[in-house]
Amino acid sequence: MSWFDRLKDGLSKTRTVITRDAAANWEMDWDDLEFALIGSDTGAKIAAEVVAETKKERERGTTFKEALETALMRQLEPDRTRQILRNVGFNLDVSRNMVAVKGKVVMVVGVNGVGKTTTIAKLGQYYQGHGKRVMFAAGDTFRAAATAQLELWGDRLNIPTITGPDGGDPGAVAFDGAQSRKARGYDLLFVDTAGRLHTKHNLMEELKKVKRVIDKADPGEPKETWLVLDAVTGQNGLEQARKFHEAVDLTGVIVTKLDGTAKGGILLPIARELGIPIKFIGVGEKAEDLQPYDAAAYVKALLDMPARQAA
Ligand SMILES: Nc1nc2c(ncn2[C@@H]2O[C@H](COP(=O)(O)OP(=O)(O)O)[C@@H](O)[C@H]2O)c(=O)[nH]1
Ligand SMILES: [Mg+2]
Repeated sequence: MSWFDRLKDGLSKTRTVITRDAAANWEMDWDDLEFALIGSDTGAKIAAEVVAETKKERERGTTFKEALETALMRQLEPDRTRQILRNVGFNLDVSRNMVAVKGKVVMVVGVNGVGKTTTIAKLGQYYQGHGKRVMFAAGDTFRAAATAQLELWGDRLNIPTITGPDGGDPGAVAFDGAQSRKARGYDLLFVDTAGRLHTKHNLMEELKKVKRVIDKADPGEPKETWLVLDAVTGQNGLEQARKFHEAVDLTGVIVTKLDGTAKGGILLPIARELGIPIKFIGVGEKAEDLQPYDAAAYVKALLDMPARQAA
């Protein structure tokens, strides 16, 4: 199954919510569309904007679906919209273009159970598949078995995994990991962290400390901090993102579990309101279910439109 087909499958719950009141040609009342968009967790303001844009496009004589596509793209990626719609030099096979990482160390953060550890495993496989030498650091020393979980992935993927004792200092593991990456000349280190609520001040302070420690272990290199958001949390994810961003300066967001929810519209406010690039999206538990995010692919998959390839 191609990534685009996986994405289409993964977004089916969201699509069902959006098209509940649509005719076969997707035509629907403006109120129904607005209500449906809100139901997919775009937020009221963005839903109203999308409806207004869709109306405007519709008046130009485009089909309902194409009008909606344009309106959604304007939210997700205003700069690229014109190019996408003309399909100029546009390639939906996102897997061919590797997602660039500026840093050599990527700390992965987020609340409990959002998919941090499995996402790190998938990222490891992804970057390894693109020729990068990858290491892991098992910085979740809090939850029993979290280290073993990452180590198991590391073994399977042949990715060296730096570990520390359960209940030990996560900063120490991150420090060892960053030093070890540097000494061994690996391209990328992913640092796992314990899940924490964005409202718990002391845990957010601990995260800041882990980040400082990584800087100290490898001062010359730029670092990144990626937040994993579970799509199922919908609008609440925005608040998580804001709080984590305040604490540790996020450089990327990964949205997981789009397959488990009708709240796939959450990507719109994430793109519009956070100003942090979405790097990957996940639509399942398998490694192939996490892929680079591409706004055009997301919209086409959501609206069940064919993925036209660039000439
Ligand atoms: N359906 C689905 N499940 C996912 C996705 N990403 C992660 N998971 C599952 O979410 C659960 C929690 O993942 P884990 O990595 O342990 O979360 P962590 O606590 O943030 O480290 C696991 O069962 C994963 O397989 C996804 O995109 N879709
Ligand atoms: Mg974990």
